[in-house]
Amino acid sequence: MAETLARKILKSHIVSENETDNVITIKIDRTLTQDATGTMAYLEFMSFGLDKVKTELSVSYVDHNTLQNGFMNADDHKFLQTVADKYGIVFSKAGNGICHQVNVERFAKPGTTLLGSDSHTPTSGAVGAIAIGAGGLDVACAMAGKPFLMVNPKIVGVKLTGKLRKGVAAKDVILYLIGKMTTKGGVNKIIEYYGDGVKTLSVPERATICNMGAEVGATTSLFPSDEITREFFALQSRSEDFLPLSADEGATYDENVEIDLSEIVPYAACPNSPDNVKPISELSSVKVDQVLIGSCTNSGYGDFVKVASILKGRKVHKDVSLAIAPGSQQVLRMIAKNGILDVLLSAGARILESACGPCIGMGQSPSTDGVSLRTFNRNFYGRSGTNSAKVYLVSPEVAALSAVKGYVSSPIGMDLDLFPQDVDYPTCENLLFKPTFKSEVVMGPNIKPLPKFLPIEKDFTAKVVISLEDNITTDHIMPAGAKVLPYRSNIEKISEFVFSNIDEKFSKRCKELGSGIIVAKQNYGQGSSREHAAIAPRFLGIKAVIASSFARIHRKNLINFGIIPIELDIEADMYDEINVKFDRNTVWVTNKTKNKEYKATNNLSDEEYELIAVGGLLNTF
Ligand code: MIC
Ligand code: SF4
Repeated sequence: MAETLARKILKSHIVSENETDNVITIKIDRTLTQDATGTMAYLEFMSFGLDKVKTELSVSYVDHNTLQNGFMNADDHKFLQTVADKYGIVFSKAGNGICHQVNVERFAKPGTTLLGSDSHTPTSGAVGAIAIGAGGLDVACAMAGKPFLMVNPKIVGVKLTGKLRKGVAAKDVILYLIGKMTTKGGVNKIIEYYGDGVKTLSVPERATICNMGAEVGATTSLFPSDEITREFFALQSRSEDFLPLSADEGATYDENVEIDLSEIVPYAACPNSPDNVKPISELSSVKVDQVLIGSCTNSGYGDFVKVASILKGRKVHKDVSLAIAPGSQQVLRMIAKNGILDVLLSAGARILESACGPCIGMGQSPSTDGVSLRTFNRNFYGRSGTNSAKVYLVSPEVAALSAVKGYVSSPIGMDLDLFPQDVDYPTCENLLFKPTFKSEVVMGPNIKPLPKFLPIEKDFTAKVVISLEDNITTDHIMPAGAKVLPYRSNIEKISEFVFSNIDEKFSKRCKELGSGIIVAKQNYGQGSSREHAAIAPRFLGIKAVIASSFARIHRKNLINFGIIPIELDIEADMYDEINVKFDRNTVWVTNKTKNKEYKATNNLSDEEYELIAVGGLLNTF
């Protein structure tokens, strides 16, 4: 039977299949972590008592917390470096770049499986890998050689035809698709691109598209590995990693989408959701205060070719602050070498470190009510560090032109290739370290031991501690940013910030009540893979989240830490008293305050039910 590429790679990695529960487990070849989720992942891995990782390759990146305000971040970096060296993990030091950008440049390999403790891990699908984002504990288990459990995904085939017009970018393609699919439309699906249009897109452009597949909640996204991929590997001096891969002729997909690239126009995702997509032409009256170019979505060399083509001979508008963060040291060196950096500086751009930076609220917060145009992938409420800011997600081309004009502007039709695209990438590996297995792990005082959790009872009563709407993001649940990120290795401290952007008293209320239930609507927990959005609520006594539906990674994180995710649409206000009873097949929920009863199928798989029964995955070791 003709197979899709995704199915072929999954099949070659399948370890077990449970058709009744519709779940599969797959072998994970490679892992990646970043510092903000990595410290927990490695504490978890160390608790297994192994002497080295069992994967063919594991890489630990430092890219999120590089502000080093206080000793905490630097201590985390030292911990990560010594753990990597001791347990056989490649270490990418702060300054080397954003994990996904560097991973595509130096490591991503066609046909392999990659599990990363970051939701944008699918970026590496650009070269035909199955690259999945997961919580730190799942990644720790993968490093210990355990297969990864997931819902057997549906494969969505996106047929690309035609060619992008001048001034239209890969970013516009994915914004268009997100607008169509919405932020919950991809849950438990893999998006596979195919068709004639594929060959018109470079690997970095494919990476942009795969990267933001995370915004529809997809398990992953991938492109075939073809001649364009071969050329990319050659420019990266790693031709030996190339392998041609594609779907079989006539393969059928579970769902079908067709995009004619020549019909795409420049788009923006408007505040405060990546699926609030509008054509740039409708936004020309929006005055801009800040423009940021960077993040794992759009910080490659090709992006800066476009940006510099627009900025050459022009000046940034006096009312706009333009800052750029090249995605990796490789990109920074390239633009420094061939004059692009000089063009950016002459136009008045501010240069930031090659790291996540403002994308995760580490600096560059906009002014009160400020309009910020970003080439990033998320514009969730509060994520920029300024709750009242209006963040728009755009292509580098739109960002650069708008920085010059002072208003949102469309670059359609502009000639944007004033600098060569095909350059030999400098393969600087001076910030990448192979393990020597010699280090002793160094743990600073802010790195606290993992908390221990008892199993929740199969019949319990607790109060609703917060009642929420649709599309609650992990940025709502467990904010990031410069104030909170330094506590990623300290659960007791970070738990004080749970829901703090929308409900300052949440953590105090939980402590007073001793236990609690969170109630929400559709797509609870969309966004990041941060398992802190599960561990910290568990630490505060949360026993269940009752929501109409859940985002994939967050649902798994809840289960991993012994919180039961109950899929049910219930009516409940704060302080309502709720009784929850469950067995393997059914969940009964009674709102005692409102005198209402509900019954639902317990849609945990056998493995997940076991985890809830023992109080989470860590209790199984
Ligand atoms: C994000 O983009 O939200 C992050 C920060 O990269 C997260 C990981 C984290 O919270 O550390 C993600 O996407 O998984
Ligand atoms: Fe970093 Fe932003 Fe990418 Fe997350 S989305 S990995 S914070 S650049």
